[in-house]
Amino acid sequence: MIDDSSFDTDLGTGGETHQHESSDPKAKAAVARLTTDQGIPISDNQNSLKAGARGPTLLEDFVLREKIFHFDHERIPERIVHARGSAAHGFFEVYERLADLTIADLFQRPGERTPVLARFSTVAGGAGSVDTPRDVRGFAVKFYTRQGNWDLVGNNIPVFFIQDAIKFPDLIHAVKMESDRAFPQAGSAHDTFWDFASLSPETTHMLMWAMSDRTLPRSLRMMQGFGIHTFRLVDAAGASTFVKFHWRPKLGTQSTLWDEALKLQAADNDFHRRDLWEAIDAGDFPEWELGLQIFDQEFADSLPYDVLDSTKLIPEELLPLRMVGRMVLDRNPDNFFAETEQSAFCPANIVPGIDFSDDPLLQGRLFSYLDTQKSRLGTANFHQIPINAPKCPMANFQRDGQMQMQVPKGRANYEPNSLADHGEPGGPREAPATGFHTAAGRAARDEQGDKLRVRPETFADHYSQAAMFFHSLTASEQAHVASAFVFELSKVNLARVPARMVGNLLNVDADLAARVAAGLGIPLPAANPPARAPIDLEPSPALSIQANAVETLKGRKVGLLIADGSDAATLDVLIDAIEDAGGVAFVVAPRVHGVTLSDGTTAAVDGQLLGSPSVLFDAIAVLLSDDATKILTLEAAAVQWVMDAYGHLKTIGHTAAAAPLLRKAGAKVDDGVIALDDAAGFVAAAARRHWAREATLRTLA
Ligand code: HDD
Repeated sequence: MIDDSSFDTDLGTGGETHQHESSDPKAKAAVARLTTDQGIPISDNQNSLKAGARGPTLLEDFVLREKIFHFDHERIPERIVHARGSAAHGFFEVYERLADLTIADLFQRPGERTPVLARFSTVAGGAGSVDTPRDVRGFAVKFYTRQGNWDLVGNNIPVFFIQDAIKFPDLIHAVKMESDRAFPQAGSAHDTFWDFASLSPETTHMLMWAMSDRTLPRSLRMMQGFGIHTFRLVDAAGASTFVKFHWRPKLGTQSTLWDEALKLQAADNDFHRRDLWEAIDAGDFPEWELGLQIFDQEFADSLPYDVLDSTKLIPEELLPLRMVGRMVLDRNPDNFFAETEQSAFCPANIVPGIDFSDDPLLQGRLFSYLDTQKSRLGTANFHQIPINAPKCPMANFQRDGQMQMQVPKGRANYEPNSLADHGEPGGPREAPATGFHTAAGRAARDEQGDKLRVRPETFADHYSQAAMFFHSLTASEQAHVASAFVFELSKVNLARVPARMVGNLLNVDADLAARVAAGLGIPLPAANPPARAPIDLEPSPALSIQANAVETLKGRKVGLLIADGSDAATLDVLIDAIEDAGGVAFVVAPRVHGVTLSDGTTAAVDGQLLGSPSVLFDAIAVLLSDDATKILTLEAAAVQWVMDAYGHLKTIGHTAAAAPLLRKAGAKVDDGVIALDDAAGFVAAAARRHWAREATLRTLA
């Protein structure tokens, strides 16, 4: 890039079309000169070159041609999966030295910070799709370590749909929009997905997670992350231990309700992207802890499932997490395309001290990501794009290729060479002691033998952990799973598919299968014969979101509905209390300008009622006077505002005068419906949802 400061920054003497020029001489000097890609100053960026004022445009207009040419090529192919995503910069800080486990450089010096880029994504939808469909979320982190880039490319769910990478194209083809009609966008509720899923019992465990509230996150900042596969950590002696990676959000794990997620799609397409951006912009930096589950072969052998099978997890109750560091995201990208769209994650990027396992899903991924980047970014030199480049020195004998940015000097483009002996630069050399080594003994067990296209027998149990997950949920969470299956399968028009799916669910839980069959109105089929009979596994309470909810207003938003005549003092007290508790107060009114409060002052309003439905908030407060209540009780948007918050089990604070509006919205007094003269009580209650209310609103069948 050319540093414009070394050139003449005179903006020229142009005419009235130089709109960016300032009359202030200092500002004028600071503004860069508009040029073509070749650095040629442009005098007029408003009009193309024509033969006469109304005449034909001239082919010689290189300014016009270059501008349109570049515009025509602005888009690159979107990711085949995880196309819709948001990234942020930050750091990983290690708590303790992990030399007993690994030589990985980033884990050696307590307190040291390694720069990271994290990108969160939905899976099925295109780059322009909405943020809140029912979908798995990608959770990819690139660590720019001193020993090269380590990419931990995970999801917000600890297991995956399939066991072998050879099934990935089928899975993705089935879930994406159907290939003849190009719908539905960003959703699994359609024929081809459930056809594939019902024919693939290995998907059952992941389906339970996908139909649970895990796929409806409240915020990208409130999601767990998982590396999913078993990896290895390698110590100085070359000995390795197995490891599974977990990210735990400091704000707690929280989801929305299905009805809320649906309405969020209408209220704000960019709900998650905006939330992440605004939090970082406001200095409210999201944070996760990195936890490790570390185990050896003996432990792996003691489990009734295979640690190389990505459809299985290891319950925390059996193997607790060791928290080893934290990730803080503290900087938004300067440019979405350069730093998010062009970011290229590859699970094959690992550093000395970390190694793969022989998980066949992971092994297939090691090929796919490198390959996809060539297709997306157009060149084998994609690692030179700033967001993908390592922040440590990089040197090898790879040369040339499209978009080569490096200018290697000398003749050393091969190895071995003796050029250094002859006084010429010989280029980089191998680092036998410190370079990457495959863990000793990784191939020593049963990884040798005949060439076979088979699944190991130890991968054959597809139902026990699905049942374990279901039995670890609260009654309300279980009801959400059942409703989600009913909703999704009700969208399926292939007659035999819903029954086949229920036949699989019968191997998970008879009650769940019966609820889904009843919800669909189909007879209960016979169970499909399992490849291996399920066994009873202890529930893992750590898997429930509701049971482990963190009650806090931090990172949460409270909507305050005001109108002319709202009490100024109550509003002030509430805003202070919300902010003191770490929350964000957002004032909503029927109009954004000129709302007059009880003391005659004009209120600062953040959003207009129609554009700020209550699904955007974690709790609401209705601060209306008698007169305003009379008017707003006749306003559907205001009634809906309260009705949705009540239906989504949120805390509702209200002035006594606003009671008629609550009554009209069907809100009944409970723990979460609170008079606003108790601001502290309201703020405390606002930090949680009121699950007991749910049974009064839905059948939960
Ligand atoms: Fe994948 C992208 C996560 C299996 C092939 N994947 C991608 C991203 C995430 C994951 C988070 C987006 C990265 C970003 O933000 O740019 N994928 C997973 C997880 C998997 C998984 C957690 C199983 C445990 N993926 C998987 C398999 C294959 C792929 C088995 C192929 C055999 N994934 C891809 C890809 C993508 C991708 C086609 C699309 C865009 C990209 O890589 O950069 O190569």
